[in-house]
Amino acid sequence: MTERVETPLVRTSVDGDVGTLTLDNPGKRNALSRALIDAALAAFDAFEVARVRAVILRASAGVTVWSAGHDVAELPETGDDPVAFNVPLERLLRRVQDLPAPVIAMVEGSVWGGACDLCMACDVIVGADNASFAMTPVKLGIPYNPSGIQHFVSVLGLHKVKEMFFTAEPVAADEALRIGLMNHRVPRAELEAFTQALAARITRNSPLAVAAIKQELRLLTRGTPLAAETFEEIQSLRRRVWGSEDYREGLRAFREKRPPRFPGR
Ligand code: YXS
Repeated sequence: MTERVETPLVRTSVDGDVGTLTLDNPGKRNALSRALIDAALAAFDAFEVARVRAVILRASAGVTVWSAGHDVAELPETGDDPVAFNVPLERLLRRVQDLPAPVIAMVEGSVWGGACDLCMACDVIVGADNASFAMTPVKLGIPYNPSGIQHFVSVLGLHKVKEMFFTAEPVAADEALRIGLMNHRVPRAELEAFTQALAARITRNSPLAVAAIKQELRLLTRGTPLAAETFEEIQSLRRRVWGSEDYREGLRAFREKRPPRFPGR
């Protein structure tokens, strides 16, 4: 029996042991606003109560944009860390990683910025032919945070991580599959059936063992323990950037729908 819940920004359903969360704000290209993230967090809580054994995170069928990333209108003006530990996006990324059930990102269309990090925080990524992934902080003058960078370093080679972050250019499905960003590349017409079959295969295994191994992998891939001084050094170099004219210009350019002209100060 499928239980469905519709809210203005996300749709959820639980069908047997599989929960599905559908991003559903096409007018804003599923931008990850505080409201959408709060709805998603509530859905993950409901999935945990329902003891689902796998979760599919998707957008509505046929989208050309899976998610445009963090809601830029909600990024702080200069002076605050845009991707601080306790902002909604970071709470969502940790919720995905700490949910006992594996989360499968089912991707069609383009994925941007914080949504790209959201996919990297998921356990498995299944993408359609038109899936692409772009990591965009440098387009806004944002010094991305260490935990987010770690999500990429844990999966991809360092040169590819640097190219993604330094160019902010989309990685298309073929390359995403080749470099291991995506687990499977599937024709769009088969995407839903393929992903549901994968989820079903996971749900047939011991949920306790699956959850334990997911948590072990989370702890093992958290990154080498940072010395306190190293963390402080990272924060001091990041603070200079999120307080910079570059960041202010990045936000202005986005609002004015024009290419940024970064002064480099
Ligand atoms: O003008 P209206 O009201 O119709 O709204 C437009 C866009 O303003 C809105 N929208 C967004 N609103 C808030 N935050 C966003 N990230 C965002 N993206 C889009 O959605 C309506 C339709 O947008 P439009 O006309 O551009 O759609 P399109 O189909 O022509 O183009 C789709 C995109 C995704 C290619 C385009 O919207 C785009 O380039 N969006 C920004 C992608 C991006 O750079 N995202 C990174 C956000 S910052 C972030 O995630 C992290 C903090 S970080 O930067 O560190 O990675």
